Amino acid sequence: MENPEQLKDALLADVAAAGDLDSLEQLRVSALGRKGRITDLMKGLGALDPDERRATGQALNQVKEAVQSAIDARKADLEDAALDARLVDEAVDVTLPVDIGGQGRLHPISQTLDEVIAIFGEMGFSVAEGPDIEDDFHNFEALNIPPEHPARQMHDTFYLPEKSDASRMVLRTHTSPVQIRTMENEEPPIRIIAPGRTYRCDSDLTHTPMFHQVEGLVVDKTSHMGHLKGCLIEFCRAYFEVGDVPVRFRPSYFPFTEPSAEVDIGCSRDRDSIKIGAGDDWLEILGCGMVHPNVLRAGGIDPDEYQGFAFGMGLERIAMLKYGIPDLRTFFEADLRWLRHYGFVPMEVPTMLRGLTT
Ligand code: 2NM
Repeated sequence: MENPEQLKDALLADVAAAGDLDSLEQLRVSALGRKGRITDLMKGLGALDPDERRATGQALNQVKEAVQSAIDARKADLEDAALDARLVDEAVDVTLPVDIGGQGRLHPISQTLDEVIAIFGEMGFSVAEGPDIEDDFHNFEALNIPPEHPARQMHDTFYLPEKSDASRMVLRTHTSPVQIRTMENEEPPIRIIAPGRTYRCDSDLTHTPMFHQVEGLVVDKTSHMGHLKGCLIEFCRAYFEVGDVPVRFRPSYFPFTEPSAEVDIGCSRDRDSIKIGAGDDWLEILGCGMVHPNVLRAGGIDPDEYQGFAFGMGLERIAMLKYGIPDLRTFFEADLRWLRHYGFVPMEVPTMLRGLTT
């Protein structure tokens, strides 16, 4: 029988010489595997007489343990070396100058939304959001639009597949459901704007199946038409940056407000341009009104105790007017040349903390 001590020395020398993880694994199999050299010797123990068997068995167990721990240690070394080699190989010099390929642009919708949020933010409004997929109650019923109401046809609704109870969810046709959800979940006074995507099954030169709205809602004990007018006149002047822009409230109809009005601003038109703030023409900007008592009630608010006003406008439309963008559909084409032309350089946020140290 092979001498265990000699075998151990030979195997330990092989382990020390193994240059990579693959050859180390081959070595492990050939020594300790089912048909390995140490295993073979162990199998031969049965043929020895008892004293010899005990002594050789102990010796072989020591060989096995020594070889196994030498392999473990060598394996850890080789893995460390492999990691070190990778770290050197894949090192990135973070001090090299980089070409970031120029600066990106904010989409005019993002820019316009930022402006609208800032203006209403200064007037004390906060931003509310809700789901794009709505139930019939929040998109229609709670807004005083019952099933057979003609406004349902006007809305060109996208319907989702029927559910097991035969009801169908819709892609919201306006952001008004966000106002309903806010009334359901919060106590007055309420002062929110709800910007977001809205969907109508309509597509031509001046309509896209998805567009953006900003709606607003104010509810308090004494909110009245004067507050509505002051708030929206202030918005028009701030947004169009014309201090004395003429603003006109023209009676209109919406199912969810009574009375309802459309807001026009003064402008002048020549053959292919519109100038805002002067002249004898009018341009429609937004819709508004005093929230219908049925709508307050649907939102869980007592119309005998509270009243409110609401308004809504299309973001694409007010962006087109302010920034002279002639074609609605270009907003959705993701054309980088268009974005470079009409997009905005992100503004660096000034902060008083910049100069301070702690
Ligand atoms: C408009 C015009 C007038 C409106 C009403 C409500 C609600 F939920 F409070 F009743 N939200 N938005 C509203 C009113 C929207 O968009 C042209």
